[in-house]
Amino acid sequence: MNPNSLDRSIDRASQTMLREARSAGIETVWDRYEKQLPQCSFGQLGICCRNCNMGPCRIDPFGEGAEKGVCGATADIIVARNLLRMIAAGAAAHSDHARDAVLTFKRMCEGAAGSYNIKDEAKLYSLATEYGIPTDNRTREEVASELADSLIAEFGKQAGPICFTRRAPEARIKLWQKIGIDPRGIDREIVECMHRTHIGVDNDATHILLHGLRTSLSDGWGGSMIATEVQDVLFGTPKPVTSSVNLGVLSEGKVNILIHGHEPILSEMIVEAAEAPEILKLAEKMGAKGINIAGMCCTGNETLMRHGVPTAGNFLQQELAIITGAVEAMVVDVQCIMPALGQLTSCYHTKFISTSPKAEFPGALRMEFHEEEAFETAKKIVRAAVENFPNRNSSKVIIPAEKQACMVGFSAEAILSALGGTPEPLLDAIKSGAVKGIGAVVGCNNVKIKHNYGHVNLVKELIKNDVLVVTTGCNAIACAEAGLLSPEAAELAGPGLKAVCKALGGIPPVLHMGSCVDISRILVLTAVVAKALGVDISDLPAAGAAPEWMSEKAVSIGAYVVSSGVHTVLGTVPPVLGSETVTGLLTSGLNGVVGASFAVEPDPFKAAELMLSHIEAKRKALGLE
Ligand code: BF8
Repeated sequence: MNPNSLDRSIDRASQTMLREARSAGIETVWDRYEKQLPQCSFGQLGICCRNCNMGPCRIDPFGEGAEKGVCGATADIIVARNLLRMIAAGAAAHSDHARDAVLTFKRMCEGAAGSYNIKDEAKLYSLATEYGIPTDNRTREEVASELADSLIAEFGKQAGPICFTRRAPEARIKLWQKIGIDPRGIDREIVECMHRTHIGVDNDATHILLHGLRTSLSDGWGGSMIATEVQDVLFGTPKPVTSSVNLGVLSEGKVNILIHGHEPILSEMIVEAAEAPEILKLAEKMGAKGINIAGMCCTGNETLMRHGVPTAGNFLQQELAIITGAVEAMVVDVQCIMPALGQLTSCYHTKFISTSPKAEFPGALRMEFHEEEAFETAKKIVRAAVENFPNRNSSKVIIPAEKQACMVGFSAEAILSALGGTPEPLLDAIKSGAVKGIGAVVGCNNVKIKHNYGHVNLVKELIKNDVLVVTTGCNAIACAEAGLLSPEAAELAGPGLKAVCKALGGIPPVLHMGSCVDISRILVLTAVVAKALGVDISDLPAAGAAPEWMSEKAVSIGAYVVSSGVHTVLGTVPPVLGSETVTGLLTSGLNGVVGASFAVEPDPFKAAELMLSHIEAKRKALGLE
């Protein structure tokens, strides 16, 4: 096969680097994917089980061979158990991220993490009020410390409720309670997933899936929401800010440091350390014109929306950034970091620096990061990158020209403030039909879909049809690269949405709400809109999509978005087709349970049609034709 860079990505910067990779004989994720083809169809259908050592077992999808595993598990049981384990892993990833953020917050309160501070005092007090923590005649530190304890307690609760779930409309909470999926405690739900999927425990597909929904809710309205809120207290709640994205943000003359992963606990310190006068002096001594920090994936989203730090790309661009030959250090923490980076960076001068006690990578230089000496460690990391600048081989450097301006940082608070402090103008626009509805488009890249093709085309179709889009994660970066996060993109919107964007002072038709844990911001926004309209979230003219999803986190996200009442279209097929029962439940049965379900549609134009007709149907039901 002669791979064509145009088949792999719609993004021109990425195409340039893919051509460079091919001519240099460098392997990328696309090459490894092609070597995997054809992929195992038992795995694709979800009908292999490795949960005990009588197996591995697999079910014959054609009904000619084994119909059951050694223990008697059917395809329905195996598919449901495998899906539940994916949800558990995704919920665990988001929630463990949240745990680290809260523990840092607690250590800060105790004076043991001196590099951190409270940046959003108003949010601290509003969260304290939400938790019923007294604030009168108490110091800010006392309030913060009690709030930290209350947040930490959410992980180990046995009987619930998780406080932030009460932000949902009352009808939604009652529904969760009625069907037994109101989450009790974050860790409890995840542990129970692992218990239920052990051999010989939960063996009914519907029963297993309901626990999957409960676990996912402990992520969306629990772990992810806690991560978002605590990070806002520590680092500030995002407000609109302009910046730029794509591989062209790398600098020819400066030390380039890429921060990649998910936890702003690390990246915030790196951004600060790069401004330290002694480090800037060192950079000058090394012959550099300064230090250029650029983000990648969700860490990129975090620093982009809080500080306007440019972002170099999304998930499928992490290797391409290294191939520019211009990166002095790739600094990583957790999640979505390809283990392939070790071997790749060894072909260049790039230092691949791993920092999390939880995540080691082959070929990485380990510089473990602990909040007690956060700033000092960040300075050491930045210094290592600066000292690596003279090792750059300028004849090997290829930085694509593409660098797209964007406006980001639309937290729920920022959106409400753009609306004048109340959701009413948005409701009026929805009622009048100027804005037909809200599309939440999120999620990863996946080599099974041409890079950014699903994201960009789906979002363009939605805004063209007057659907206001909110975005997070790698979709947000794809949209930014395509120019959809700039106020000028309103020209691509339908007449109603275009007029609304202009009336609000020139906002983009696609609003960047942050990283993947920040999908919790989308939940908050939908709850605010539903409450203002006096309806449940499932009644809203809103739909979700993950056009290029691939991670287990995305499975948990999909489950909690649907459990919250938002119909969701997936662009890649989850490994469930081996069970008609599970597939039927996910694509239609859930409608009767939580008032929303999944659809699968890889073609972004058809996916947009599905979302638009769902939004139309909801408008009609609300009498908004
Ligand atoms: O949490 S969208 S590829 S970077 S999993 Fe990963 Fe997917 Fe990107 Fe952020 Ni989210």
